[in-house]
Amino acid sequence: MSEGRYEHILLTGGCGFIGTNFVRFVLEHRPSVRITNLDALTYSGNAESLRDLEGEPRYRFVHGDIRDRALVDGLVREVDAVVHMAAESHVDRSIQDASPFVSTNVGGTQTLLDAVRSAASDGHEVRFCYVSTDEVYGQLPLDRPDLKFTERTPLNPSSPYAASKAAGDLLCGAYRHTFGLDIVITRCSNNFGAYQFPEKVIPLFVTNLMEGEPVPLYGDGRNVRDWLHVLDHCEAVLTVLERGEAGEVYNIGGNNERSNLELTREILRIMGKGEEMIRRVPDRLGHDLRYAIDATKIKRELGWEPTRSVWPGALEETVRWYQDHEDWWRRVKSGAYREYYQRQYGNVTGA
Ligand code: NAD
Ligand code: TDX
Repeated sequence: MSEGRYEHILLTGGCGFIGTNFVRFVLEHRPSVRITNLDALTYSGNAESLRDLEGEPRYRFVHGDIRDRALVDGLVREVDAVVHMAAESHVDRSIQDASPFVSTNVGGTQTLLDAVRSAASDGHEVRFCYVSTDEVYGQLPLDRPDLKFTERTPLNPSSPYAASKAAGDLLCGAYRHTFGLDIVITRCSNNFGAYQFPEKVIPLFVTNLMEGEPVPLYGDGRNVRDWLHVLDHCEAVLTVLERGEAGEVYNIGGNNERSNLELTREILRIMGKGEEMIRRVPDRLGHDLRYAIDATKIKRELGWEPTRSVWPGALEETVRWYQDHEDWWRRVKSGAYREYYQRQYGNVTGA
């Protein structure tokens, strides 16, 4: 990738799955760029994942909440770009309780946008990249493989999680239209790779199998997701940040649709386990049938396409990462990872 045009990025949610990968990706591929990572360390934020970067002069961690206006006002004025990834991100949790989703994904996004607006009115222009999701489009039918989400597909979110992300997405559009802020939006499909919290299907299934536990497959397993390697996502977000046109939305996908049953069988094969390890469990409420991304715009306009999402190799490599990092996921599953940041940064916030 070519060298970027921003010097200092404020990343929100950098201790989560995608954020951890994004920090590493930017430090590696942009040797002169600095990153400030603002993260509240909720249950899914793991400061241990970036522990090896302590002392790295181009990286700074700030323990704080995106809803803290005074804090984000100060931080936004130190940087020339914001990549906003902090969120409550798990659909099943949003079905249990939507409140933290609305509070962080809508209220937190609004707080950040207001900080960017305030800085701009004082002459400090900051580019704002909102990391949205394909789930804002709702679901596609299973029997129409010709249909995919384009950037013009109407937003029609199904879950409380997706609705809260869509609300943040719409706020970005409104702040662009009303205040002329420099905003770009990405909408990405399902990510897989290292450092994913083991409540999401791939790390949950892999780590269950490593523990000798069955894998809980929802419903009939026919639901389809488009799987993208997290580093492809990081590269795409950086591409949009640096070269996307203000006010535009860019879909990001892996051209890699699999049913959950296919995915499960592939994981079982890679790990040398049999189908008896599949436990059929009741379906997720409102379970979206299929997501599929048409990512021709980002390819045509910005020249980005995925290179790391090819199966089965990319999935095998991801399974191997969890096999090689048993200590990491065992500390996450047991909750022990929290001790580290409680010692380092004080009380835990969030759920
Ligand atoms: P994650 O749950 O692993 O990480 C979220 C991070 O945000 C955590 O570190 C958490 O501590 C932090 N956070 C939560 N609330 C906060 C708050 N109020 N203030 C500051 N920090 C807070 O999520 P992820 O899978 O890495 O997803 C990152 C972003 O990418 C989300 O916005 C999500 O909607 C989007 N996205 C994810 C996927 C995917 O497949 N994982 C796909 C498309 C888009
Ligand atoms: O135990 C499970 N069993 C199961 O069958 C879990 C956790 C999931 N599933 C199914 C549900 C989905 O069809 O697997 C599929 C993937 O589920 P998740 O990993 O929970 O992801 P999903 O709901 O598709 O949402 C993800 O992709 C889009 C991320 O969590 C979102 O943050 C992102 O926006």
